[in-house]
This record gives sequence, structure tokens and C-alpha cells, in this order.
Amino acid sequence: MKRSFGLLLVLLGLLASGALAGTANEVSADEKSPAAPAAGAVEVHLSEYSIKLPDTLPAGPTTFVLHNDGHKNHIFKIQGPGIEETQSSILEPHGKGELKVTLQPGEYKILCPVGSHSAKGMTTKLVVTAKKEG
Ligand SMILES: [Cu+2]
Repeated sequence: MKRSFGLLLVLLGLLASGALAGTANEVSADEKSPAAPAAGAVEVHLSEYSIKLPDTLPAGPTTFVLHNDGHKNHIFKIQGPGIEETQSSILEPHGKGELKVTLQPGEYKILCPVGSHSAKGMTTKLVVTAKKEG
């Protein structure tokens, strides 16, 4: 009995260290500007039943900063050039989240895959324009 309990603790420890390692990797990917806000941060507001974000964005690495302003769980999902199907974790009411993607020029579909939210209005389009140099 004691032995299996010890094993469980070891497993939990492994899970915890794995999660920490994942976080560390994500942070080091942003090493260019550790103190500044993430490059291409875009504020997104989700509620019943709408998704608010800019209609157009420049191509490049983008961090969607997600805010659930509603009373239900929502998820931010994006599909388009170079992105098969990427979605955030579940955003609880008044919760926040983040989704990092690299946008390419073209048109993206954004929606909330929870229940029938997208049919009720939680769907929108995003046009990504080529990044201007200089
Ligand atoms: Cu939703």
C-alpha cells in the first residue's frame, strides 16, 4: 500500500516538472523582448454571443489575448492559411487566456466551438495583410 502511494507521488512530481518545463520553453521563445508585451498582441473579447477583435491584422507572430466578458464558457478557435485548427483552452466566465499563432496573408475564420455559440453569432472573419517592411 505504502509503495503504490509513493509511486503516485513520483508520478505527480513528474507531471508537475513536465508542466514547468513546458512553461519555461514558452518563455524562452520570447527572449527577444522579455519585459515588453508579446509581439503582435491583439486583444479579443468574447461574450454571448459575439467575438470582438480587429477586422484586419498584419501577418506575423501574433498573440491573441483573450478575455471572456460573458457568463458562459467560451473557446477561441481560428482556422486559415497555415493554421489547420487551433483553439484556446476553455475560457471560464471573466477568465483570460492566450493563443499564439503565426498569421499569414489571407482570410481566417474565427469562432467559438462551444455548443451552438457560433450559430448564435460567435463567428467572425479576419483578413491578414502582408507585413509592410520598414
Ligand atoms: Cu462561446
